[in-house]
Amino acid sequence: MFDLRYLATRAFALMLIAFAAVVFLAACGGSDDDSGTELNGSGQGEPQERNGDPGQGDGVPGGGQTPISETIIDGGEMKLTVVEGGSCTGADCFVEAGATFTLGVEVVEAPPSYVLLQTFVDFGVYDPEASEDDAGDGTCGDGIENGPVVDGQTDGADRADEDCVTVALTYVPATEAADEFFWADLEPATAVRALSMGPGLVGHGGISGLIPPLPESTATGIMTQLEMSCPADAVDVPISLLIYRDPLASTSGSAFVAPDAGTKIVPAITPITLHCEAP
Ligand SMILES: [Ca+2]
Ligand SMILES: [Ca+2]
Ligand SMILES: [Ca+2]
Repeated sequence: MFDLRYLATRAFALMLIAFAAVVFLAACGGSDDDSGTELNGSGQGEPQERNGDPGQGDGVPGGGQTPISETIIDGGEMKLTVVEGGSCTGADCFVEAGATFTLGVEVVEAPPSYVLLQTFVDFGVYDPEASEDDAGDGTCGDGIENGPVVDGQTDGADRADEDCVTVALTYVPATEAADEFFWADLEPATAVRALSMGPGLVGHGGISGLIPPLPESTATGIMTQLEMSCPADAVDVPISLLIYRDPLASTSGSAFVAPDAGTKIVPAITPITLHCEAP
């Protein structure tokens, strides 16, 4: 499969891996360590031990370079919130139907030190029982592309195809990724944004500097802000933060990266329900 989501994932992952290669090789001279952990398939589950696969199948740019050892640990906490135009009480947020608002991703608790930050928001409602590309009920959940492949490209499979996802909220992307990414220690030139991984999916990432050793951050607060609006009619919309190695977000998922570049720190997250309420 070779679709937009794949390409976006790839671009994001390559950014991370390229960065990791620079820092890791500079710091460690390319030594390696086979141990690591991998998240299970649910995206919300407990980490599981996994051994002997430091590359994790993502490949290394340029082939033949030393694979980067990856260790995935839990740490820190991120949450979704409404920064402007509404309010939140626990996991419930409230905005008037038809109104604009700013959705925020807040780092509530940071790990002891990090040099890369990624956030990944999912505000689409996926229906695996729907019909993808008029192929029949359930083809949104059959694991394959049901439409034509033209020049190696498709309109996305399953969750990445707009046929399979309801997006009730309107997101208006800012011109530049850095305009939506407010990490205090961000090097703005490194800010990247993934907009084409699928309907209702948007990821942000960046690192704290251009040349190792990178500045170490302990920053907390609102990191990502998305300008959005509710539809004219009342609706409840679940919104999630997808974490690193989530099946959908893959290596673009929400995470911190420690100064060693190989340690991915996956935050605790809590989904919210955004209530677009009749005035
Ligand atoms: Ca389609
Ligand atoms: Ca399908
Ligand atoms: Ca399709």
